[in-house]
Amino acid sequence: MGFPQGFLWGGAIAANQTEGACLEDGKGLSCADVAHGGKGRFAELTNAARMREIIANPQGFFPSHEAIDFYHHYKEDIALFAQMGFKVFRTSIAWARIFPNGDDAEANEAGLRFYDNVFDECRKYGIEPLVTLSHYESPLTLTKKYNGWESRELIPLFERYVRVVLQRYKDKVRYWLTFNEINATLFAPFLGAGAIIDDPKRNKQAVYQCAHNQLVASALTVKACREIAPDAKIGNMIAAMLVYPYTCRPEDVWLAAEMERKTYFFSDVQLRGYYPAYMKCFFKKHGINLKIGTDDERILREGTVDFLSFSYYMSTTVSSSPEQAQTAGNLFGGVKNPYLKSSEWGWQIDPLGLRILLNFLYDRYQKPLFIVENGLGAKDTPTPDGSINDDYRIDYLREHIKAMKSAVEEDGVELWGYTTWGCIDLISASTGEMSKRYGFIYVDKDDEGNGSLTRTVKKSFGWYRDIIASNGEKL
Ligand code: BGP
Repeated sequence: MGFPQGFLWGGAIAANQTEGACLEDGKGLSCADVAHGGKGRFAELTNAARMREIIANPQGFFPSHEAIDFYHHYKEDIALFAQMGFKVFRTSIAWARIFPNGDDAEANEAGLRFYDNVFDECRKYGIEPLVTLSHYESPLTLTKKYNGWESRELIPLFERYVRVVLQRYKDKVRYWLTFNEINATLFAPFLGAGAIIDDPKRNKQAVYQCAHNQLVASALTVKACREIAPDAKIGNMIAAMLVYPYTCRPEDVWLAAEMERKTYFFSDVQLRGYYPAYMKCFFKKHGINLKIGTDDERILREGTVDFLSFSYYMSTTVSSSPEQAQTAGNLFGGVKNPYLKSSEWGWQIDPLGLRILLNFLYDRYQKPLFIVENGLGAKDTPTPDGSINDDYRIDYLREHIKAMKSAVEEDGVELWGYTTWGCIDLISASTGEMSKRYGFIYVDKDDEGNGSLTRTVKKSFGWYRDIIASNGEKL
């Protein structure tokens, strides 16, 4: 009973939200490096005209440029993760640290050495690195030259990058993920795919072309991994959407099913190896004519992943009636669910939803699952003595771990691990804020970039250490 022995407990971050050292040691700019801080960030990132302006004249505060300076603090930070007893640590490799422009003739040795150091440091403590190959950080040059993933040119460039890093780290990394939240490309094509697309909601041709090119690149990555590191495991990563109909009105139920397909078509392709029939109908209905290479179908068929990983923060509720009050969410919002509480950012908290989702995914694919993001973004206020009593975060995580435990113990779901998002405070992907904190470790820095970068453990730090030590029993 309980979690299996060897269950991979840990935490997750991404390069662009933590490393800083934006142009250090030869790194090039990535898409994330032209994303401003502030609540208007997501709207700006999805406004094509505005993004063209910013790229032509990058001015203002870009929080990724320093972030939490993990680049220079990684030893201290990994030592703290080790104190919590992490079995696994998820981070990403910034493509632009390895190939600063994405299409350079040679890989950047200094960038490669940095990740050698990070993975060696993890191994020193017996922590398995879990590495995302693309986490919202494609090289900006590729946006300027090709409009990012809208072009097939990126497929061989990505494959080359992936082959370099697989070769380099094959003895240090045993768990890999292809594209972070690959379904984000539909909602935020600049962040997800480095593509500037006018009116992405209408321009379905362009966003689905980006998605297709990434799916092919993901499958090629799986094939490269099997060839170069045959003992490693490689998974996909989706922002999992659990979509409830607001009422039992069939129109609401159907709308929820249609919304879910926007996510699960990605995992259908990545786990089954072909486009589901409903997507082919969707393409036809909307006049979408994808440029598909002659080998693409074979590549997709041969490049199915070993396991499915996903982020889960909240459930979403949809209504076919336009009068329902709206709420915010990860990638897309929905209507307010009257049975759920919300985070300070309007994300609706739903631990039982995690159990429902784990069952849904396991039934659908019958493949091992890995929760690689889950957590509560909240404002933390240090008390006068400097301690941070984040009971709200503990409550959120406890309830989600309980739900996860029920799915494993009572429903028989095969779950490999759990990495909480932002195990150390980092900059938010959707808002660029530091004040939307997820960590067990507080980083002294504010939304304007001021602060000493000092690390302080929060109350949740000791709580999570006990969870890991008891393999999820001491809840
Ligand atoms: C996911 C991303 C992460 C992360 C997280 C929390 O969508 O994969 O990069 O940031 O959401 O979102 P936010 O930072 O907007 O609170």
